Amino acid sequence: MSQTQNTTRSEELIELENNYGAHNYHPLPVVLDRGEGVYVWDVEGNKYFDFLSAYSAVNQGHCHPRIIGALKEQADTLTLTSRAFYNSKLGEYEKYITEYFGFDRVLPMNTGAEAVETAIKIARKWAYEKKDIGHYQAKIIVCEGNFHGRTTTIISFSDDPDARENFGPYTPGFIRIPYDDIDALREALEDENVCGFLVEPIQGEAGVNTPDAAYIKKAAQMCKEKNVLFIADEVQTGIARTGSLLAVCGNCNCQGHCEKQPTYTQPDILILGKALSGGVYPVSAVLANNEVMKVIQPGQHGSTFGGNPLAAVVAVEALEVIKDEKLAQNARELGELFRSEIRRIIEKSDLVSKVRGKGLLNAIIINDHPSSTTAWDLCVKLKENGLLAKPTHGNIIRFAPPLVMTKQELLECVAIIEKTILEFKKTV
Ligand code: IF1
Repeated sequence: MSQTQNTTRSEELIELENNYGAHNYHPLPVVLDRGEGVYVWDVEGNKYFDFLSAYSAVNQGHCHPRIIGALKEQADTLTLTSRAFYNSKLGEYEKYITEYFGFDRVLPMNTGAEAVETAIKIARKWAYEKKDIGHYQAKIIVCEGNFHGRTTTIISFSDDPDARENFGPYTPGFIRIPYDDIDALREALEDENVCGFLVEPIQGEAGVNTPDAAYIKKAAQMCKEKNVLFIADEVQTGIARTGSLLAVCGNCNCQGHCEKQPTYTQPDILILGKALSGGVYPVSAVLANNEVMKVIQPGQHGSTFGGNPLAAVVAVEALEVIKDEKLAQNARELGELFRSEIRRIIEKSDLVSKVRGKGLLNAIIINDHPSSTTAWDLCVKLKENGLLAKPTHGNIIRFAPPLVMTKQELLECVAIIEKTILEFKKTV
């Protein structure tokens, strides 16, 4: 489309989205055109550090050559068969991912929300067929501040007005308790009809809400004592993002199989997505052991694209990259450096009150009211200085770069963040 006078290509493209797209997002005013590793470029050719990583989907960096290579090779061969037939890549992928995470079986899906919905269906079916809960009385415990996706059932148990208002009637069968409150969980587990506890090991959308170090492990133990399925949603925290392969793992990427990490408690159901494909294709997965997964029999669940050969080869390569490039260790080391640098900056500025997070999933709390535009305005300034980030809720800015970042690149980003914070003038 030719450019009209005095408008940039970015403005033209933003106008197109405004005129022809649903207004279900409010993006930062930047139009991205290319990505490579930790960098993205806009249509005018301006280069940025990506400090959001597509909400932790490009942990391996944009357009990782190995993952793109796997995608291209398979795309030229066979992309989709449906599950009406077997395909030559799914079985190998299923063996690979179940051994990688230490489970008996995987149910392959596409988006994170689909995987969460799948976990809910499995937990409910397990309740009626294995725990002998009365028909359609099964309940799942969830947490205040949760974000598990945007389907009607998932927003039914959200407490975010934007996510749920005017989308009723809502799906019943959920109990919401305060996050990181082990007493509240203990009380909720007294309900005989409870079949599952669905929880994010760190609440991403709630503003990188990191619980007490013992919370997840204690919660998992309490669920085991009550014969309740512990369902870990690691769509955003998984795949090395928090400095270990899984956030429920603790502090290394051994998946708990080493003496250093006796704290690892395997979830009964593990939900993965986003970086499972390195951001090149929608791939999600639900992992569980036989006693749970076998409640699903032929014809009872699935999806057209779930388990397609393209997703299978992309996911294997994406997970190989995580292991080969030791991205969990890098996330852990750079995360510690990042938080210590931000704490140094906080000492010099009254704009930021706190930094929190684990590995390379972090957030800063801006010293202003959540309804202020300060966090947004700061992100616009960060963009002008060459770094892309976006507020989660109100006055919280999430910082989540690709895990392939080097120490040098991270320190360059810290310098941009420091400069922007120290020069920032609040709009009154
Ligand atoms: C949006 C948030 C992040 C997730 C967890 C499941 C899903 C997500 C823990 C669903 C998805 C995405 C959705 C995206 C923005 C982003 C997000 F801001 F919405 F909340 F990361 F924090 N479980 N999170 O974080 O996975 O169906 O999207 O593949 O909807 O705006 P999905």
